Formats: sequence, C-alpha cells, structure tokens
Amino acid sequence: MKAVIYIQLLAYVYISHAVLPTGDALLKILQDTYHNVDANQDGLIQREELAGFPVHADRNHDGCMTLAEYKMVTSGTAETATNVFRNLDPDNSDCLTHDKISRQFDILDRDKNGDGDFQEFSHWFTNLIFGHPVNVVG
Ligand SMILES: [Ca+2]
Ligand SMILES: [Ca+2]
Ligand SMILES: [Ca+2]
Repeated sequence: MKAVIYIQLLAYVYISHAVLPTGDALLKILQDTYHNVDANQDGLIQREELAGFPVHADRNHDGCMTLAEYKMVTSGTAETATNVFRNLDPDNSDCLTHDKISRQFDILDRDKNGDGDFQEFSHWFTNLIFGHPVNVVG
C-alpha cells in the first residue's frame, strides 16, 4: 500500500500537460502494451515478462532502457511514454533496469496471485500515465 501511494505522489508531480489519449485510443494503447509485455502469450503478465521488457528494449545493451529507447518500442504516444517513464524513474537516472521493473510487479499484481491480468495491468499503467487509475473497461 505504501508503495502505491508513493507512486501516485510521483505521478502527480510528473504528469505532462500535453493532451493524453482517452476512450478507445487509450484502450488500444493498453491492449497493445499488454500483448507486447505478455511474451508467452498466455493472456496474463508474469513478473519475468514485465522485468524483461526493459531488457528487450535496451537496444545498445548497456543495461539501461532509456526514455529514447522506450519511445522506440512503446505502443503509446510520446506523451504517454514520457509520463510512464518518468514515473518509473523518479530519480531521473534515464536508466530502467530489469530489477527496477521487477519490483513494479509487486504493485501491478494487486491480488498477489503471481499473474497480472488486464484489469490489474490497466490500473497500474493508467496510474503511470495520468497520475491516477482510469477505468477503461466500462
Ligand atoms: Ca504471460
Ligand atoms: Ca540502453
Ligand atoms: Ca493478479
């Protein structure tokens, strides 16, 4: 719980004032991102899939996924990518690693069953984009 509140505070600080997607456009970004992270295509996100995302996106293999590298693989817009990245990188290191993102799984998997479902993912990811969770499923 403490971690969730911390993330929400950070998100509040970093939210871009640029126009952010809503409705169907937002739903599509969430669905595309979810499918990209779900590497084994079992319809759920496991910890290693989430933690592996920055590794796959690390084009120059220096151990860091930078914002520029994230923007090359994001399913979202430049604005959503920037908000997500900055909220995942509160110390402005421009370096997201396997271990940093692995810890995010503890926040994503709210019911602690070891799998992130689409609802849990959407809650986590919209919080990173907007600074608060957005319900897109209706
Ligand atoms: Ca999976
Ligand atoms: Ca890199
Ligand atoms: Ca879960």
